[in-house]
Amino acid sequence: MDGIRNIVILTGAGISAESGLRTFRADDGLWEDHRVEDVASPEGFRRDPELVQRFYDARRANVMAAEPNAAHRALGRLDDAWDGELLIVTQNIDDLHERGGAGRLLHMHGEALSAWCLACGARHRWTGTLLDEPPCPTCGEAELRPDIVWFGEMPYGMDRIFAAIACADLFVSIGTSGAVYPAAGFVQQAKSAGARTLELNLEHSQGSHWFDESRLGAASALVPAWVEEMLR
Ligand code: BJW
Repeated sequence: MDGIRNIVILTGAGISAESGLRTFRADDGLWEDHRVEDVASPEGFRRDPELVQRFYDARRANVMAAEPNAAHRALGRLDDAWDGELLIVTQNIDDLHERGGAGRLLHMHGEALSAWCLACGARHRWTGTLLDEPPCPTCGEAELRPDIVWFGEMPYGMDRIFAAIACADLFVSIGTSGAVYPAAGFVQQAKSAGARTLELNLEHSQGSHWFDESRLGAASALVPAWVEEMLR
């Protein structure tokens, strides 16, 4: 792809599916066992903190047991080799991009392996349970919640994301259904800014018509092939 220097890549649950982490909206997806509003909203957490802590304790354990796949590793290789600007914006809370070698990365929906203290605001890397209400290592209060962006909350890093999209020559969306905003709107913003837009997904996403090109298939095949093209 000639003339491309600045790249923004948006990833979703589909990129981690082949690492054994369930997506959200598939028939056997994460929401199948729960009502979304019960486990992914601040109101749900206030209503039943034990249910929410149990849900994210299980997700945290699954993340730690998973390994990056060929798609994560290909993006790590691109990040390492690409001289221009590059930002990988992930909606995923797993750390498979990091373990796949990506450094220019932003977790817009938070991180499974982080806990956020509602008493003092500190964030701590967390690999164990939050169900037994452990004290915050900074202030000692038992007010830790998963460091996750739930519905109705402001995603992280929006200024940095919008700035990167405004300068992007290429916007690539990988493994996301396009069902959740503001991420679902990035393709339109990228197009308005003059970027070329490419979708890599198992099936067409909800906003598929906004993309200049859609390649359909598994991320573990499509992403390495696309990265090869970019580095040729
Ligand atoms: C493969 C594959 C393979 C499978 N290879 N592909 C009405 C209109 C517009 C907006 C709203 C509205 N009402 C409310 C809103 C706002 C709301 C929203 O969008 N709601 C929608 C339901 C409409 N959004 C919010 O509240 C957000 N905050 C917000 O808007 O703040 C205000 C604001 C204002 C202005 C600027 C900025 C902000 C917060 C959203 C928080 C989302 N949180 C969650 C849960 C927490 C994280 C976690 O627990 O993990 O994030 S919801 C859930 O969905 C999770 C995901 O990150 C997110 C996106 O899902 P994703 O990744 O797309 O997964 P799936 O399962 O949907 O799709 C997987 C895809 O992969 C599929 O397409 C498959 O085909 C594909 N696939 N295997 C390639 N092997």
